[in-house]
Amino acid sequence: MTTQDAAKRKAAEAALAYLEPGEVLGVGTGSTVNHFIDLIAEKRLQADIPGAVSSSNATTERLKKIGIRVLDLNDTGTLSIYVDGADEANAHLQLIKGGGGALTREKIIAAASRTFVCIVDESKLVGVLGKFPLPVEVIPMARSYVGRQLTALGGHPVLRDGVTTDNGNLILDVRGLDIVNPVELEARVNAIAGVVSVGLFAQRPADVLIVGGPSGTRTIK
Ligand code: ABF
Repeated sequence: MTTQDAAKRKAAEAALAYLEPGEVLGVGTGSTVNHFIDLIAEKRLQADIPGAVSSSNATTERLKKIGIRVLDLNDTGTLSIYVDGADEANAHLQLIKGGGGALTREKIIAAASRTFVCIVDESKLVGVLGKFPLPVEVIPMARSYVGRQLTALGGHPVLRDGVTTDNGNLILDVRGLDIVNPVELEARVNAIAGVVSVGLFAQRPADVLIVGGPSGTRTIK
């Protein structure tokens, strides 16, 4: 296990403390979340979790494999806890997400959850968001139009090759953005016709950020 992977696992383990027995859980996507799911099984916590709402087909498969029922958000209503990773996080718990391609469902479940617990290794912490290319999910017919609008915003959009999201859409990864006002940029990108969602979690940031590192974890709220 690499140092970064060990740090991800430490953050995932600390997130177990936020589980509320008897409550349906929201579960995100990515390798840090995979540690979280694996730890639920290792510590035999499945009985505490009546079901989960999943942000991707990949997470759905992993949850089913450890015997957790995957439920439809339309049937569960508001969730108490959502646990997910991120590609970048700033000191205000604003995030860039979507490196794993599941940004739209992640954003929906985060919005529908009372507490969003984000688990990262310390390499994800940045002063200003934007070094990681900003994922934007777009309706296929609007790819070029949205690309031109993103260029006008100062970005360099690149089509994510060979990727169709679980919702049947495309992803543009936007390089070269210096995101000094994440809330404002999120609103501007959301307003572009053809954009399904943008991987900026700023209007609805994380509520708790657990950061794993070589000597343990720290929690930012
Ligand atoms: C997911 O967490 C994605 O939004 C993001 O890409 C991923 C982070 O990946 P990892 O945990 O594998 O570093 O929610």
